[in-house]
Amino acid sequence: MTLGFIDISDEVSQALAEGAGVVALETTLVAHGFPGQEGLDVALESERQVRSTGAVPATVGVVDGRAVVGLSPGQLEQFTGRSTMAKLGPRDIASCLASGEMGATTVGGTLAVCAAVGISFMGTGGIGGVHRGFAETLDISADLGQIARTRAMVVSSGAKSLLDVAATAELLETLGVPVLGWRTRSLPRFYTSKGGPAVSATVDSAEQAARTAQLHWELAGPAGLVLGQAPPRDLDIEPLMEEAVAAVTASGVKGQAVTPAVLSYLHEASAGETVSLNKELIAANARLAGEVAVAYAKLHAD
Ligand code: PSU
Ligand code: MN
Repeated sequence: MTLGFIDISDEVSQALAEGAGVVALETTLVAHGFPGQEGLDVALESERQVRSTGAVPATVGVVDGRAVVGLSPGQLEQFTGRSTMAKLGPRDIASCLASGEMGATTVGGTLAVCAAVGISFMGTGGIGGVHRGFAETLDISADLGQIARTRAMVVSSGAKSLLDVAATAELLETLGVPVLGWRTRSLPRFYTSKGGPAVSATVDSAEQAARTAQLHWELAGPAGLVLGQAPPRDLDIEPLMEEAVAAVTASGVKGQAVTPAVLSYLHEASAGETVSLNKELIAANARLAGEVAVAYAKLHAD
């Protein structure tokens, strides 16, 4: 289906028309989050996990100036390991469409497209947030503002621990975003379930998560929620994380380039350990997003 500047795959448009569960997935982690081929493996595995729940995956990216919802495997390959490709936050999409180029959407960028087509669930690794040292740089991910104004639930392993996770949770509260813990009372910190700030509420089932989202949307309209799931295992890399953030800052990297630079520093310095866990947690979040999307579709079918 074609909607102005957006191409929606047949599978996704059919699912949307039927009110079936649909889960959006982003492409920034495919292009910038993983070395080489691994981004493609993660993307395809996430799609498989979503399908295993009965929901339909809708991976989003901009191809030749068109926003595509439901990229084909061939299109996904074009995003794989392309660290020089444009990284599209919410404010970057229109320029990319106008220039006819390709671009990988972040969580915020993906949500902006979700808002345009009516997708209410998304799975990712970790949301962007308030960076360490924000008082100096004011570097705060556009993910947060977009989550606040999009009628969608984002399932993640909390906020990436390269950030100031406590400050991120504070800002989410300020923005009125419910931060739900999946069977946990604290917001996971990406590579670890430990040491995070308190969540605003805990949910124990997909039905409860879906019902909470439904009520929040009835109450607040176009406003998002975060559902934080602990990573499948814990990796305590705090000293390495401090080293990575310091090295990237010292090298003069700024703005959108910070997150991918820190992730790739960690991937190398941990001899791939962070890569494996990063892959596992993204797949697990895609699956949970699928389960909640299906539970939400059932609420509506009743
Ligand atoms: N989660 C991952 N890997 C990533 C990201 C999230 O496991 O690469 C990306 C997401 O696209 C997120 C972005 O939206 O990092 C945040 O970037 P920034 O801090 O520049 O807003
Ligand atoms: Mn930033």
